[in-house]
Amino acid sequence: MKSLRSKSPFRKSKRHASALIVILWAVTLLAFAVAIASEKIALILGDTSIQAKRFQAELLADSALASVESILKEEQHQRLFSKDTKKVERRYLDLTYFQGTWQSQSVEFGGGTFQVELMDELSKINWLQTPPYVWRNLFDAAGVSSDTVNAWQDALKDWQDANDDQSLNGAETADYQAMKENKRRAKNTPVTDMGELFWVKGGPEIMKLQIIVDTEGKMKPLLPMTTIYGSGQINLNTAPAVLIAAALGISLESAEQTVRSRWGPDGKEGTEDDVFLQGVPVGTTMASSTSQGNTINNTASSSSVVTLSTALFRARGIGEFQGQRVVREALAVRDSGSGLRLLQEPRTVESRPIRGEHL
Ligand SMILES: [Ca+2]
Ligand SMILES: [Ca+2]
Repeated sequence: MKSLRSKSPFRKSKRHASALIVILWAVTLLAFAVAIASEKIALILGDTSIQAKRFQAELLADSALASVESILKEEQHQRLFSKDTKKVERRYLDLTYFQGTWQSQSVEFGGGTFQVELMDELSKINWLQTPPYVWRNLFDAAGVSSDTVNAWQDALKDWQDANDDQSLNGAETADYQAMKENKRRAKNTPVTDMGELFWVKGGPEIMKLQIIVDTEGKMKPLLPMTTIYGSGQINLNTAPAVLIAAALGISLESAEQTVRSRWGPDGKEGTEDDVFLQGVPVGTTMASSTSQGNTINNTASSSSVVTLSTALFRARGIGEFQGQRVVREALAVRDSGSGLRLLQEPRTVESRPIRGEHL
C-alpha cells in the first residue's frame, strides 16, 4: 500500500512542488546574497556605481535625442493650447523663426529625467565656408596681426587642397615633416572634424584666441563661436554682435544695436516681445554690399554672408540620473515639414556629477 501511495501521481506532484519551492527559496536567497554583495562592491568601488548611474543618464540623454521630434511636437501642442498667453513663447518653438536657443521641459522617465536643447549652428562663424574677408574683419578686431592671419588662411587652404604646392604663407607635407614634434602629412582633403584644425600649422594658437565681444571690452574664447558645418552664412537673428560686425563690416556698436533690436521693447532676450528681424536694420551700413542699399531680405542669395533663418541646429540630449548628468550632442536639420532630423551619431560632450547633490 505504502509503495503504491508513494507512487501516486498526486503525491509525486506535491513532492515536486515542494522541491520547486526549495529551489525558489535557494534562488531568492542567492539573489539576495548577490544583491548584498554587489551593494558592498559598489560601496567599495564607488566608481562602479557612478559608472552605472552615468550609463543610465547617457541612455536618458539618447532617449531625448531619439524622441526630439515628438518632444518638439508635444510642446508646440501644449503651448498652442495654453490659455496663459503671457507665458507662451511660441516663437522659440517655430523653427522657421528660430531665435537662438530653446530648451524643452524636463521629462521624468525611468527614475531620472531627460530634456532636449536646440541651438542654431548658423549663429557661429564657419572655419571653412565663411569668406576670408569676414574672418579678416574678425581677426582685425581681435588684434591678430595680419601676418598671423595670412599664414593661418594659407595653411588652412594647403591642408585641404589636393596638391602639395605650398601657398605663400602656407604649409604642406614637407613643412609638417620638417617639424621637430608631431611630424605629419598635410591631409589634402577637406576638414571633417573640428579637432583637425589643431593639426593645421598655426591652429593651436588660433584656436585658443580670446576676442573682445562687446563695446565694454568683455573677452570670450573664439572657439565656441565657430563651426565647420553649414553654409558659412551668419544668422542675424541668432549670432552675437561680434560676428555680425565682422560679417557686415560694421562697428561693434552698430552690431550691438542690431542685437538689441532683436530683444524688443523690454530690452530683454528671450521674452514675449522679442522681434524676428526681417532684414538688416536700416541705418546699418554694409561694407560688402552698399550698392544694394541698407536692407537685405530673406531671399538673400547663397553668396551673401548673412542669413535671417536657419535649418541647421545643434541638438543636445540632457540625461540626469541619481546625481549624474550626461549631455549628448548631434547636428540636426529641419526638414521640409516642421520635423527635425539628426545628421550624426550623438556624442558625449558632458559627463559629470550634478553640482550640489551628494552621491
Ligand atoms: Ca595641399
Ligand atoms: Ca524682449
